[in-house]
Amino acid sequence: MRLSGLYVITEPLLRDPIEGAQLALEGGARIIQLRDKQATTRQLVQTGLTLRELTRRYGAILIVNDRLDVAIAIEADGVHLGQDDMPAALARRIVGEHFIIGVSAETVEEAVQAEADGANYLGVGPMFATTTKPDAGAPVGPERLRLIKQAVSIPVFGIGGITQENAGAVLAAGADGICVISAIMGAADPKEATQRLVAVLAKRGL
Ligand code: TZP
Ligand code: MG
Repeated sequence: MRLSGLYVITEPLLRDPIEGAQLALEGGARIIQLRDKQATTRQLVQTGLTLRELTRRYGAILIVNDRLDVAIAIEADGVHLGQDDMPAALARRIVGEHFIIGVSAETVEEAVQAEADGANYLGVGPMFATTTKPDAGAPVGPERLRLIKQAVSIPVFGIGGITQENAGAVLAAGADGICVISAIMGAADPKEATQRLVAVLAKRGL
């Protein structure tokens, strides 16, 4: 299955991950990422197992951020690795072919390397200013995504500061999908916010 569309990431500081994921799935999200920078390993596994059940019920993909061990333990579909996490090539050696590995890339060089290392998709950003990830670099903008998209053949997701208003610009640059946290986890009505973003993507067949 080609990875595309709306990719929703949990953030416990904004909303309970299980409640947030449930609402996003009801709204039509097809990919959920468990991301919790504060949780203990035990908590991460517990939340992950519940999210595994939930995503299976909706036929959605479950990705775990940072932690390959947790991703394997809860039988997630994949793991998302940043530039400071386990190198994608090593992760690929551990998991074999049938496991999704996503990699964060800010530059064309990182993107090309990630593809060579066996990544299945890229998260490129931050597209726009974001307060959700305080250590994120300066916004790289949709034009960087366009350059990256031209340089690789794996799906590319834009991430960082994406809203219903600016999602179109990211898609116009060639993104296969968008990743959001606050646009959904911080929304008063996450289900409705998801439906609106799904509609923006659907207009482009994503
Ligand atoms: N990686 C790059 S920007 C970002 C991550 C995890 C935060 C995205 O959150 P938001 O609220 O959608 O800007
Ligand atoms: Mg990481």
